[in-house]
Amino acid sequence: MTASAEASAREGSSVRGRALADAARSGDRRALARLLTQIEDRTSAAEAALRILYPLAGKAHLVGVTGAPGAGKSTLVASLVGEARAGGRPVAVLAIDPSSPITGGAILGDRVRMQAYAGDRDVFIRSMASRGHVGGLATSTVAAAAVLDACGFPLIFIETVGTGQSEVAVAAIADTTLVVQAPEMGDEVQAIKAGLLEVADIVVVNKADRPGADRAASHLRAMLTVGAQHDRALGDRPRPKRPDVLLASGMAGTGVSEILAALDRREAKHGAGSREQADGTRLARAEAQLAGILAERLHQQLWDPERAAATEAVLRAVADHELDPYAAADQLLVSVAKGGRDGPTSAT
Ligand SMILES: Nc1nc2c(ncn2[C@@H]2O[C@H](COP(=O)(O)OP(=O)(O)OP(=O)(O)O)[C@@H](O)[C@H]2O)c(=O)[nH]1
Ligand SMILES: [Mg+2]
Repeated sequence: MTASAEASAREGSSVRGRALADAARSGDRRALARLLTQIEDRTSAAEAALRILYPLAGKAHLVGVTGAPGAGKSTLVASLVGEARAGGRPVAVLAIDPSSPITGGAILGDRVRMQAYAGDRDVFIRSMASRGHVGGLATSTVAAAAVLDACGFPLIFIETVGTGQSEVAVAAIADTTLVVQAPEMGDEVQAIKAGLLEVADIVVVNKADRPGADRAASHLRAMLTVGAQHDRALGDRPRPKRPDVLLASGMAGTGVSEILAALDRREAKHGAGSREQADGTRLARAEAQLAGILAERLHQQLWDPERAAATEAVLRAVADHELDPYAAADQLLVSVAKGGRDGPTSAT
């Protein structure tokens, strides 16, 4: 493409992005869906749309829903959506889909569950796939949440699909993290091992219709109390979160309104305008998002056709142990900063 053809293509996609943003914001759900596809594909139209929408976002409560595979997250989210709708609130769900063939079935099952809301324009459900982008899933998920936020969804659930990749990571992009656990023996141990309890703001012992749920909840509470006593010994050092433990059954619908109430209390305390903890969360989210974008931009530059050969030569030097990877990274950074196209420089 010539430089002028490139410029006019850029201008075209920027116009398209702005039109999509305007339409989505005025309530056009198909435009919103198309815009989220652009976000997922990291197009320049998406960047143009975000330039408009990002300043309008920052009001919604982003709730991460995570937990081991099969804990009942999707069923619970479906019930939470029902509860929010019963209260007249618009609600959106982003399902993080690491695009593994194994979880295809789970997403399909979720679609069936969500059929109940098919005709309701105030429910918006979408799965986000990473499609192998360098920046990872955080970047497009945070951008998608900002778009939904700007389009008037005050409550957004970000649900992980249990594969272990995104379970803890979701906490970095959510305002509030719900960790869902089944009452089965050993589930707590798994959650501890996976570091899930450390990121939880609220732990839901789900499937409370099954035996053992009460015991599992008491056990968890006891464990967290011991943790709190241990924290006091930490003195002034930052202490881990002490989550509330709630019992629910996503399937039977019990305990669901209590979860929504707990979410609202947190939102009232930390959300919209109030500081400190919320600030920390927002900074962490901005950091996760920027890290993804920076990695992506750097990747683009390094593999730009004009630079690819030089990048390849540096890679080769590392592979052949002629250059250590840290020195290689520094060289590449310097070369990108200078706009140069240098091959590897030997350290000697
Ligand atoms: N008894 C009981 N079973 C439930 C409950 N909620 C979900 N289940 C069942 O547990 C299984 C998993 O439910 P999902 O909602 O798909 O769980 P998930 O955590 O989203 O699973 P992944 O997306 O695969 O990680 C299904 O067979 C559900 O029918 C509940 O409250 N009680
Ligand atoms: Mg699920």
